[in-house]
Amino acid sequence: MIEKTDLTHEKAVLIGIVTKEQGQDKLKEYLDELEFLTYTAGGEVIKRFSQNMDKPNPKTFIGTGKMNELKEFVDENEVGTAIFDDELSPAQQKNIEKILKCKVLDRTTLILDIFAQRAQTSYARTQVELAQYEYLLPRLAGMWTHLERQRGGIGMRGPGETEIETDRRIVRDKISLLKKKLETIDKQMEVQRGNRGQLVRVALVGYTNVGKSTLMNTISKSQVFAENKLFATLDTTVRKVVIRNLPFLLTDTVGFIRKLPTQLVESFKSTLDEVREADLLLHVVDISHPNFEDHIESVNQIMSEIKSNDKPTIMVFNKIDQYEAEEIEDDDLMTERTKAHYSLKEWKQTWMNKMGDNVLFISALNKENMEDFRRKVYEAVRDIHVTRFPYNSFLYPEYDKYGEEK
Ligand SMILES: Nc1nc2c(ncn2[C@@H]2O[C@H](COP(=O)(O)OP(=O)(O)OP(=O)(O)O)[C@@H](O)[C@H]2O)c(=O)[nH]1
Ligand SMILES: [Mg+2]
Repeated sequence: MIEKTDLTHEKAVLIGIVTKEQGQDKLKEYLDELEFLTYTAGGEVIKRFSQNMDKPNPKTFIGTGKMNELKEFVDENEVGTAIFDDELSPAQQKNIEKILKCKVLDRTTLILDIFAQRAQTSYARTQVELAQYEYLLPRLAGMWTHLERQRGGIGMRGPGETEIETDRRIVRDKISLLKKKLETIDKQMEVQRGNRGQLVRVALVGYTNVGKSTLMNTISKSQVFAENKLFATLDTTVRKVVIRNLPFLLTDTVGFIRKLPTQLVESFKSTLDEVREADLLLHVVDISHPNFEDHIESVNQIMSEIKSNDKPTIMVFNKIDQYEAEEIEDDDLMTERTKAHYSLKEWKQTWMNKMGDNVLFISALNKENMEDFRRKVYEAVRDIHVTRFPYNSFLYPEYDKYGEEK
């Protein structure tokens, strides 16, 4: 297993840029999320730095002046880690480490790190390890310089191409080994999935931390790990659930996030097979999160990446107990009414206009509107079941199991 960056109780600073495409508000939103990621990894954010620029500096990401300011702060406050919101090129990372003399991470490495900490089963660990090596491969040259510095640096010449090449070969070998290992597990899992028979398969999908596992626990009485940190779930859990007389399989799996490292989507392809093979998706949304519409967008994007965007889907807006609309005072004539002021009822109307009837508003934690939830899911599963088994005696008591009228 590749080493994990231990951020436990470590002081961290965050760095992001404001560009034409990414305004001040967007950046704040991204940094809020990056701060949550840092907290999930065990670190503590003590300051944020941002800079307006047309495009990132190719050498150091931010400009020289900002970098000096950052360095001064890092030195004075014994900051252990500087975390950049965007992916750094190998060269940028190397240069910045040289200047700051502390750990330098970007969003991708941070996410990979959390995945490494949270992977429980050998399957999840193998997938994370594969993603880490794929991320590492183009960055090997930079790593060597890093080692060099640890050894003191004085009198050490930079490593020759051959050393880097040897290293690349080792990593490439490791990558193909891990891929083979995953293939073997995939085959076993495929067999397992095949053994599950013909039951209708329903998958919970959604952004991370929206309450998928909580919902799974509420309806299946199983105990799946749920926690107020990002990526509580990395593995896939499948439970048989029965609503009224209708059994089906429910899958809970890894949550998504914006700018999810492509390496991760790639190596989690097998975990995502559960989603790809599902008959019905329950897209769970945390409606109490100010950016929930962006979250929906990101999830939809990943769904189309894994070619699952045209499956029947029910939108499940969760955490209604926590939803608070912004208020406008009666005498306030200046503030323009925006979506932030919508009531739950207005949101419901908006989404019903988009999705028809396939919209639910619930609280998985407080078990609010769970009857609605059960009814809607029952109906959707039944519709799929009926097309698959037109003569199922168990749903249609007037037919026997051969489809003959009794
Ligand atoms: N207020 C409120 N909190 C909820 C509700 N549902 C879940 N939560 C909380 O939200 C947090 C995340 O819940 P999880 O069930 O772990 O979310 P998840 O979608 O499985 O997250 P990942 O596994 O990280 O993708 C936990 O602290 C839950 O207690 C809800 O209906 N209302
Ligand atoms: Mg979960």
